[in-house]
Formats: sequence, structure tokens, C-alpha cells
Amino acid sequence: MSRQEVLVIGPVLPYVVERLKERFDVTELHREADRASFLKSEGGRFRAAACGGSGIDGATIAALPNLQIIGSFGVGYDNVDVAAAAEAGVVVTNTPGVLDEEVADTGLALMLMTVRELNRAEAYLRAGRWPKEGPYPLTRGSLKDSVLGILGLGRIGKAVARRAEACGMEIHYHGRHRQEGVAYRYHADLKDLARASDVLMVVVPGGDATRHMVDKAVLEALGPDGYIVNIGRGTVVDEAALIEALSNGTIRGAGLDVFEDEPNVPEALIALDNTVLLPHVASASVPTRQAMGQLVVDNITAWLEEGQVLTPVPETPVPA
Ligand code: NAP
Ligand code: 8YV
Repeated sequence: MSRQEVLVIGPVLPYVVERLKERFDVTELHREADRASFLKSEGGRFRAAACGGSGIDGATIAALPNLQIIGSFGVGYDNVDVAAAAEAGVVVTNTPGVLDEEVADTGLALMLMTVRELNRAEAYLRAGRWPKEGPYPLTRGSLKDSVLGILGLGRIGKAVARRAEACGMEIHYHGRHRQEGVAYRYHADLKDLARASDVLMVVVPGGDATRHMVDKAVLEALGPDGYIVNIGRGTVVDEAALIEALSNGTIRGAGLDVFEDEPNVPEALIALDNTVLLPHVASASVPTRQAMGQLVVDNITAWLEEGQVLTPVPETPVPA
């Protein structure tokens, strides 16, 4: 019996391709010399596709007339045209849950580096300044007895909150809904959350609904003693307004794992010494990335072999 076919759209973790190849015939679209003509002549072969960081657009979905499932690598799927998928009756799956603790660890580390200036203190030591100039200056910020405002108290936001409580922080949050059974203080208005927070941590999804939610007014509400940490998506924060706020003392510092136009990070952000900048590494360990990859493979396998999906996103229907 011939094996079923899976199309991989754009580069993905090699682990995903290796595991898929154990059961399916896999074609990697980005390795085709002429993607457009390949899709035109061969697009009808595929019922399943897997995609990585570059996602999948509406034109590619339209070029795959028999597509039924897109297994997207990552919990965030703002890189997938879910409206086009829903319109075409294609279910999209993501990778929730398996990366929460890793990403929350990175969020906590980024917050500590930003507030306690640990990256700058290390650079001070490495530059040989300690013996010459004396101890690194005391940091004005401290986590203990401060307020962490979480924008997006979902799976990852809650894992961050648990860690921050252990550091002696009080937790407040904003989302579209007040959550039942959650003891943290809810703010229906994001500016109110920013005003109440010493650190504002962004953990909401990207996309049109959250674009530039953190704008000049929110940064002003956070204030001159405030810090922002973004482990959600770069598009949630107005980067130009952030650069201005960091430059003129509207806020004190920022720790960023995500950016508006990755992998391009504005020189102005790099030049500032009150920023800690990471290259989108919150989930980037071998065990966590493999667990994410395995969930992509498991969704595609469950669909092709049993007609089931494990982790569909809410916007797309599971085909009957
Ligand atoms: P989740 O469980 O779905 O939580 C998302 C939270 O955001 C929910 O509490 C939701 O609350 C809130 N939210 C959604 N849309 C909103 C809106 N328009 N306005 C205000 N709040 C909104 O998702 P998760 O698994 O925690 O992941 C969150 C995001 O983190 C992902 O989508 C991804 O973008 C990002 N992420 C980044 C990395 C990284 O490498 N840096 C790694 C993993 C994930 P309401 O429904 O009450 O609004
Ligand atoms: C990955 C992420 O870095 O899961 C997400 O939403 O942002 C990260 O875990 C990303 O998906 C890699 O493509």
C-alpha cells in the first residue's frame, strides 16, 4: 500500500521531518526549485501540511485543493492564515501546553535580568571594571514586594505568575475576560493594569486583535519606575513608541524576546543600555522543541490514520 503524503511548508525543526518520514512520504516545499509551479502541478496530492516559523499564507492554502489539516509548530499561530483555512474547511492545529514551563522560565529570567540588570553587571565584570571601579551600582528595581501585571493570563501567563509569586510579587492581570477561580486582581482596562504594575509582562497572542495594544499611553501609565517584558509577540508592542519611552525615561527598562520584524531588531533598541534583548528563544531547548515537534507529528498522524485531531485551534472547524 502506498504511503500517505505530507507537505512541509518552509523550514521546520529537522526532528519533525524525520518523525513524519517514518510513516509518510514527505515533500519539503522550500527545497523545490520553483514552488509556484510545483504547487500548481502537484498541490492536489496533499491532505496534510506541516509548517514552522514562516507559517502558511492564504495563496498556499488555496493551491492545495485537497488539504484537510495544517499542523503548525508553535502555540502562537498568527503566522497561519486561519481565516483562509477555515474558509477552505481545513483544520489548523498548534502546540499548546508542552512549552508552558520553558517559556515561563525564560519570562522569569528575562524579568530578573531586566529589573536586576544582571546582564549589565556581568558585562561590567567581564570588562574588568570591578577591581578598577568597585562594586556594580545597586539596582533601583527589585522583584520582592512589587507588582507583576500580566497581559494575557493564559497557560503561559499562569506559569509565569506561579514563579513570580515565589519571588514575592503580587500578581495582577488583564485579558478580555475576568477569570473564575483566579485570585489575582483583574483590570478590565490595560492602562489601569499598567498603572498598577512595576513590571508589565506581555503574554498575549499576536495578530490583528492585539496589534500595538501596548502603545504610548500604556507605556506612560507604566511610568518612570516601570519595566516591560515581552515574551508574547513583538506586534503587541508599538516598538517605535517603546524606543521613545526607553530613551526619554517614560519607563525604566525592557526585556524583549520577541520583535515586530524578526529577525531584524532595530539598532535603536540594541544601542540602549536599559534593554535586555533575546533572539526569540523562550521555548528554545531541545526537549521542549522536540515535544512541540512531536505534537505536530501526532496531530497529523491522528488525522491521517484515525480521523482525529488532538489540539485544533478554535477558529477552524474539525472536518467531519
Ligand atoms: P493562551 O493560553 O491561549 O493564553 C492567551 C491569553 O491571552 C488568554 O488569557 C487570553 O485571555 C488573552 N488574550 C487573548 N486575546 C486577547 C486580546 N485580544 N486582548 C487581551 N487579552 C487577550 O495562550 P498561551 O499558550 O499562554 O500562549 C500565549 C502566547 O504566547 C502565544 O499565542 C504566543 O504568541 C506567545 N508565545 C511566545 C513564545 C516565545 O517563544 N516567546 C513561546 C510560546 C508562546 P482572554 O481570553 O480573557 O482575553
Ligand atoms: C517558537 C513560539 O519559537 O510557540 C510559539 O508561539 O513563539 C515559540 O515557541 C516558534 O513557534 C518557533 O517557530
